[in-house]
Order: sequence, then C-alpha cells, then structure tokens
Amino acid sequence: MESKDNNVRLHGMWASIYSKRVEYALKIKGIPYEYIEEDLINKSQALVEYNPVHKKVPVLVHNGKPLAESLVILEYIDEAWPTYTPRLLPDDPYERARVRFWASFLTHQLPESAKKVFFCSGEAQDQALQELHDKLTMMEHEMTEFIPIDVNSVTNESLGILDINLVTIFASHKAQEEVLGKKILDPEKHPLLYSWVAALTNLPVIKESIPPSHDTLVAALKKWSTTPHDQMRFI
Ligand SMILES: N[C@@H](CCC(=O)N[C@@H](CS)C(=O)NCC(=O)O)C(=O)O
Repeated sequence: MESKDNNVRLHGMWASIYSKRVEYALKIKGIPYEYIEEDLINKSQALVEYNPVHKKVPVLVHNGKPLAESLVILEYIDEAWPTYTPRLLPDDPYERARVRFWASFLTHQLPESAKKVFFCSGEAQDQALQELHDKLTMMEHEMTEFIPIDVNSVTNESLGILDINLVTIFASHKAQEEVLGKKILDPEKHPLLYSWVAALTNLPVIKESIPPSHDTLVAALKKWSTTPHDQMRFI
C-alpha cells in the first residue's frame, strides 16, 4: 500500500450528490478513507475551517491537507493515486479536456435544472421539467462518444469521471419520480441515458452506497420539496 493512502478523510452528507461523487471515486479505486457525516444546519468547525470560501461538503482531507469542490477533488484523487485503477480521466489531452467539459456540465448545469423541478409547482414545475428533458435530449445527441454502446461493458474498471457524475444525479431518480408523480429519466425519451444509468446503478460499488432505502429517500424528498428554496442547501 502506498504511503499516500494514509489518512484520507471525507466530510460529506448522505444525500449530497457532490459528496457521493467523492465516495464513489475512493471506493472505485479502493482507497481507504474515514467518512465524517456533516449536519449542514449545524456545520462542524472543521468543515468551516477546511472550506472557508463555500463552507460546503464535500471536503477531502489528505494527510491533513484539505480540498473542496467535487470536480477538483475527483481530479486530485486521480492524480495523487496514479497507480490506482481505473483512471478517472483519459491520458490524451484533447480527450481529457472533452471529458472535463462534460464533467463541468454535469456539475454546474444539470443538477441546477434537476433541483428546479423540485422547488416549484404547477406550471413552473412543468416548465422546469421540460427544460431538464431538453438538456437530456441534447446530451443524448452530443455525448454519444461517451455513452456506452453495450451496457454490458460497464464494469468497475470502465468507470470514469462522467459515469460518476451522471450516476450521482440519477441514481435516485425512481424515488424522485415517486415524489413528483412525473418521469425524470424517461426510457422512451432518453433510452441511451436511461440504460447507461441503469447499468451504472447495477454495479455493486454503486449499489452499496446509494442513499439508505427507497422509503427513507422518498420521505426525505417529500420533506425537502416543501422547504422554501432559499433554505434548501442540501441536495
Ligand atoms: N460545486 C460544489 C457544490 C457542493 C454543494 O452544493 N454542497 C452542498 C450539499 S449538496 C452543501 O454543502 N450545502 C451547504 C450550504 O450551502 O450551506 C461541488 O461540486 O462540490
């Protein structure tokens, strides 16, 4: 075991798609770590000190040195443990840049659209859902080089940063759909994305760290969907 393995701590929150990303990356690569669950209403002093700019999870602390922002952390993990497979980003600079482009889209744009669907109702919600579906349609067309043609080829060793970012957004789509009473990831509208997400959520490494149970998640989502948007900082 490399000495770099020493002392990896992750400050996260169980329902945060961003801290799940870091959890998945560490598990996929087999890097041992200690997990610290944060209460985002009453943040630990450590979290505030480690991430004074945003005061958000995830924070990865490697041998006492903190890092914030999920994308930054995922790239760091790939570079700091270069012999651990799978590599999360391609070696070729152009391919790497393309993957970073979509990873950024899946970090900054898509979750915002998905969140919007939850925090409005009536006509505004239908409009938000339409916007989300339009983005998914665009992704099906534009991301074809990254979407696996054969879902059986999706294994632990094939996983990269895009798989991780996508599955964290949609791993719980069934619970979200139950709460909304509407389809988020529709197999008829987005068959490629749907089967990609299904293949990813079937992998043991992903399955074992999907948030608690379907019912717990449904209960939490119901509560959060009635919380005023400006107080809602958790998902
Ligand atoms: N861009 C950040 C987003 C992190 C984020 O939004 N974290 C939320 C939980 S999902 C949080 O810690 N919220 C606490 C707050 O806003 O006070 C990343 O990619 O890590």
